[in-house]
Amino acid sequence: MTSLLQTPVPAAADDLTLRRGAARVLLTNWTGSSTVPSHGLYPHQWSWDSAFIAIGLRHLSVRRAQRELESLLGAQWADGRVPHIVFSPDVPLDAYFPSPDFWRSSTSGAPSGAPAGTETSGIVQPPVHALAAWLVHQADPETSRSRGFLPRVYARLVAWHDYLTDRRDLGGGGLAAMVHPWEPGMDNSPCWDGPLRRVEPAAPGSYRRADLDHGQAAERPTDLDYGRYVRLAADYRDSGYADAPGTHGFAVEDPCVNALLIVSEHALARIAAETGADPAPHEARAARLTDALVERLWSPAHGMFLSRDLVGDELITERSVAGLVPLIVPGLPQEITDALLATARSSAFLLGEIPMAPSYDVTGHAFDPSRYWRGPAWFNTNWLLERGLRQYGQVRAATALRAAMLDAAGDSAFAEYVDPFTAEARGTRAFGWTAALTLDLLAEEPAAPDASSIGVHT
Ligand code: 9WN
Repeated sequence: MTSLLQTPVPAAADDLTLRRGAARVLLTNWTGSSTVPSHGLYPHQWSWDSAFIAIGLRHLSVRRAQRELESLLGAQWADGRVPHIVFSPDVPLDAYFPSPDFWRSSTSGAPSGAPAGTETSGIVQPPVHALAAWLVHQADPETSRSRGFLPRVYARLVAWHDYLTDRRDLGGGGLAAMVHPWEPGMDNSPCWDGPLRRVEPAAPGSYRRADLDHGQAAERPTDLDYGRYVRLAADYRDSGYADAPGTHGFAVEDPCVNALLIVSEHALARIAAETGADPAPHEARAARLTDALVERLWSPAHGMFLSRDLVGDELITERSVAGLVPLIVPGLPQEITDALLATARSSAFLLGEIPMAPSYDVTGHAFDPSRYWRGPAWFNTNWLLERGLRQYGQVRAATALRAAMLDAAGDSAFAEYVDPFTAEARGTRAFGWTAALTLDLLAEEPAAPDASSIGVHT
């Protein structure tokens, strides 16, 4: 069995400064039970942020990393969904929109099993959690075992994956569908422009955007897009957060979400084996999901995976970094990995030529190097690409990307995202997962060419 954790590298002076800076962000953003992505712009707990944060936090404090995941899973709904935001009761309502009084989870979500005592959003984010739980366990198996960490989280993680593969298989083809642009985590991606055009925006005066108090308008979604996000969330809430095929105004199958689900399902197999449960059903599900990913989302003509619009029933031909992230999935056919690598190196994504991979095709009609998910480079997607490159033997490319990410993280004061050409800071600073993934990159020696790097398969 290959371990994700490789030998720690002796730290250079610059690395120590970077490590201290990253640790400071995580300590400052810690609230006592979880970590906020950013105190200003995102003052609550976010789902996939917490998973990425736990992956880095394990290098500072395994107990905190466990707590991070368990506090999130503590807000899980009875139908298995893990909400994308867990609201802190200590934060004023007007600090973030949509706030708890918009989502009304404890009342509107009651039919779907929302908890009574905790306010959450009603949508989800990508399933990075089982992967994170396995990596947190791996960081210190003894403490993990003595505290019963994996046995406590296993059933919740299984229920979460069951929700995604059962109630969210809205397309009937075996993949999990996302019903709001906030769900795949790449909210403002040009991939959603087509599907969103069908959505009637909420009236501009009916809500107040708190994000513009902290972020620059040119780096955030437009008011028109925001109005559509609000409309979709309100409609979902008013349905009692019901998931039935054909009832959603927006429904897409996204390659990044499903790739993360596959890798997390492999992690669940590891967790099952460690806790005395049967890993075989998880490996079988990972294999089925992998087949479905290729069958439904692979586009040979584009040399990458695309998202599928379930309302219009067609592939969305915009090229986003989400379509390269399946490099993290083990065992893909070689013609697919060859094509993915060629696309990553092409004029669209410029791997090896610019510091970090953009979130969207730099030659695409909607490319914008500064605006939210429409071009800037993000640290979580680049961390996933780094892992994927290593997994498929692209050690030099992975090592160069790792070095560029570390430079960009330090120089940008741990920015939320950066200009992909210049690595200049964009969005908010002291951002949780940027700091956490910096710590993770610093903690690991670049793997040998044939080593598995995501750490969940042999
Ligand atoms: C809505 C917290 C989150 C990330 C998302 C990112 C952004 C929220 C927003 O911030 O989304 O969920 O208000 O724009 O797009 O990936 O999880 O960091």
